[in-house]
Amino acid sequence: MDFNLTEEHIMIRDAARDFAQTELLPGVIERDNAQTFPESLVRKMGELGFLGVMVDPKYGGSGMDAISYVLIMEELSKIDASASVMVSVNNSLVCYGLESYANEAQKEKYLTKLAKGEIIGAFCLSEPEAGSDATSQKTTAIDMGDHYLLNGTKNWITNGGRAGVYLVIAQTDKDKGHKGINAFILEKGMPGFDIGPKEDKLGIRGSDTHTLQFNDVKVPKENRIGEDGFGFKFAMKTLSGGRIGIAAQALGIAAGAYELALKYSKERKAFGTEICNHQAIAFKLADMATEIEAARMLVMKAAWDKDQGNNYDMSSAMAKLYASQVAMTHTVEAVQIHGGNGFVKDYHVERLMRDAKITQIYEGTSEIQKIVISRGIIKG
Ligand code: COS
Repeated sequence: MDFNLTEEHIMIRDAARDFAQTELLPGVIERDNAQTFPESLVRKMGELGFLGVMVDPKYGGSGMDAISYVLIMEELSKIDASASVMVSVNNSLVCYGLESYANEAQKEKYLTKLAKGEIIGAFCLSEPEAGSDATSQKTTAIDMGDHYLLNGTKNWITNGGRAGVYLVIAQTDKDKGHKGINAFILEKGMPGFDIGPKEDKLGIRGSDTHTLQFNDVKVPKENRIGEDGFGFKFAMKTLSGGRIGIAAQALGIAAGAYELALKYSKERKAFGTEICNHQAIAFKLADMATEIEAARMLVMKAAWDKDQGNNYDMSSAMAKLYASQVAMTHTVEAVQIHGGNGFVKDYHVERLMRDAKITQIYEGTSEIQKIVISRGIIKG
């Protein structure tokens, strides 16, 4: 067992850290307030290879491993979780989904542009009545011979407004249950495909979240991913990898809040000494450091499983469950350590606390992760 990062891993981690400090930190509060994220920063992340980290270079990707991916995700998330969710969705859900399961023509048409960040992707599974209960898709895709006709609504779609390519899960044959579900590649601008207003959110406010509406959208047959009925498994397999990305995001949010709290506690004085010298604060820092390190081990283990070709359904679920819990608990503690300043936007920790909450909800709630883990351990 070797806990050391390779030189390459250290280089990519430092590049992500540098980008986060120099490009993401300036303006992060303003972007959170205004609920925006400029196209110029998306382009820069594309140029650095952050939008197609694990994609084969022959499709325009960086050809790196999952360990590199989680290192990038952690560093970006320490500063701006709105940026990192865009990176996570494009990498783990869209690029990975296409590289693993799309045919060659689909990869050539879509994957290369997505991996380079020339266009951004969105993954569309959740519906008003099908978030956790993902087999209950109400969006229909009726087989019309040479095309499918899509009707329905998708909710809380990350990159919903700015994406160029959308992977959409829909029910083709209700009688077949999950075996009647398909996944399709849609392009922005297809007639009948409407994008609703941007959601006004508690956290990750710079990210672009929308409801999507499909009204008789004609989707060519060649845009279906995989065999007829493969859509649910496609979604599940893709989400397993997505959970590694979100676990790394949660880890980064927790680590970012911890670093700020540690620094603040060494500067702020109360009762004649820096507050880190008070056991009440020192013990909070000890708990934070320990639990964040434990979360990092789970995140790394899940990424390592993926790199080794091991099944990572359970390890990704465990990493996401634990890291998101650590993020929520310790961002609250970071605000507490900052006292009144923690409640003020200039100190960043209140934003990290708001950003942490979504990591317990999207790409499978904590309760869903417990279903995946408990089924896994019982099955053996
Ligand atoms: N990889 C491959 N196949 C999988 C899988 C995985 N990780 N998980 C489930 N499947 C397969 C099962 O093997 C089963 O196929 P067979 O009938 O051929 O054996 C099929 O999918 C249905 O699985 P299951 O019966 O377990 O489905 P459930 O309805 O009980 O749901 C959960 C399983 C709860 C795990 C699933 O619905 C889920 O992950 N929900 C959360 C979805 C989510 O993350 N939503 C957030 C939206 S994205 S922001």
